[in-house]
Amino acid sequence: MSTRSWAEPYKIKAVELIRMTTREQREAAIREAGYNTFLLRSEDVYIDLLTDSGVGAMSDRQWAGLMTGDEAYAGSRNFYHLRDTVEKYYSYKYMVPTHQGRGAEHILSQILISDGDYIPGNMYFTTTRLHQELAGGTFVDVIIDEAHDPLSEHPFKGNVDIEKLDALVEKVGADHIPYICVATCVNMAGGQPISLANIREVRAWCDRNNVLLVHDMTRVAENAYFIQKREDGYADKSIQEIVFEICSLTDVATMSSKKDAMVNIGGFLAMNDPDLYEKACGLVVVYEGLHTYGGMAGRDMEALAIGITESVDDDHIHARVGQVEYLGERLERAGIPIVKPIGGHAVFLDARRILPHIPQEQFPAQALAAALYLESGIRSMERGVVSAGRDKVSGENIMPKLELVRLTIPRRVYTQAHMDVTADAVIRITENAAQIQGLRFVYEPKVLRFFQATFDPVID
Ligand code: PLI
Repeated sequence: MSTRSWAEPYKIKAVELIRMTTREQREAAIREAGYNTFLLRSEDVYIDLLTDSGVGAMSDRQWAGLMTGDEAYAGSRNFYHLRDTVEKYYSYKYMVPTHQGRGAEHILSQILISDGDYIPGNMYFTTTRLHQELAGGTFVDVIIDEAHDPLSEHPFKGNVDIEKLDALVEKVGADHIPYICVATCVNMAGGQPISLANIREVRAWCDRNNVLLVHDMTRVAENAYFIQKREDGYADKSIQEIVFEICSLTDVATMSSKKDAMVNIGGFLAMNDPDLYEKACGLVVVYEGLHTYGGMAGRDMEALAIGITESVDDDHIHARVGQVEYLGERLERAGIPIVKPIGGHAVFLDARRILPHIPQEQFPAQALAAALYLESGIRSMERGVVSAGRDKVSGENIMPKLELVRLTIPRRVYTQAHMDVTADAVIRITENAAQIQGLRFVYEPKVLRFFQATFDPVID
């Protein structure tokens, strides 16, 4: 194992200026945003830890790649470069580009899911589950129980519980399970990895039950980092080798390239089965664009091909996750309740334990995210009951065990000093946590409510 520090394997060539705000300005901004950090203007944000999606810093090579964009409607040179890169690093033979990850989820769900089907997965992701439901399916959580416990130190909290899969087959029959969706570095669990041993078990289960294995590979390189660090037999394997091995065990992949692959926009649906590819080509032309550009410009496909190559570099990924761990360890040393182990793309604050006086019906994580912004200008994201939404049958709020605020670190964007400012701000607000009030809905959208909902403080 390398003893080198996580220091960044790059130097800074261009900077984007950001602005500090006063408390009065932030008070007005968060009120106007209805206490929803998604509705803040980016100009009013000092350090933006809302997401790691589409906000990474591209390299000089990626920017140079933009200039080589071939914007032909059909058969762009950059498409072939991207297709070959996907096969070389991720193993999948066929690929249709999409505008981002949910474009791929949409097409896949429409092709594979019929009314009344069940789709198991290692915890839900918001857009993934919605597309499954829109296609007539029902998501079933088959992640191990430890994933729902923020204190469990299980090294692979993204693992699938095979007994839960067997129980589902027993209940609904394998014929009603078109595929299982396995995410690498499970976002909603706190950026927690799945082990290769577990992926192999899932593969065997899929073969026994004639069920496809779909890979949400949005953060596969970060997952590979944890396998290299924690799984027996992988310490001497490169990130590139581990990523390839993970992908080779799966049949289909949906990718949001805005994360691991460090582009501002883009995604794809990839597979090995020519029949599935033919069906995907049939739908991509309806919803995204011709099969050789899908939802992407030629220049963006070029930047993506280069970004994929950079994303599997060992030094890159060690620095990337190292920075997240640096922030997490600082918070841990200060006694702040966070999800353990520290995840790959973010540090997750445990809002239940930070704000024990706020019941889950009053959205503690949403309130904590708003309070952090007010204190410091740092933007984070709620990942709790607001994100979980309502049960599609009963209409009741789904009450997840994890009520979290995500401090998501964009790739190659912020410095160690920014991490220190963030840790100091979190420590300050937790010291005054008793003053933070719960929230109630003012406006609740019907779908993916966390994006556009507005709230008011609950005044006792
Ligand atoms: O935001 P998209 O449409 O490019 O990708 C959707 C998506 C799919 N799977 C996973 C695991 C994601 O994390 C994901 C998007 N995540 C966002 C936007 C995030 O802030 O985490």
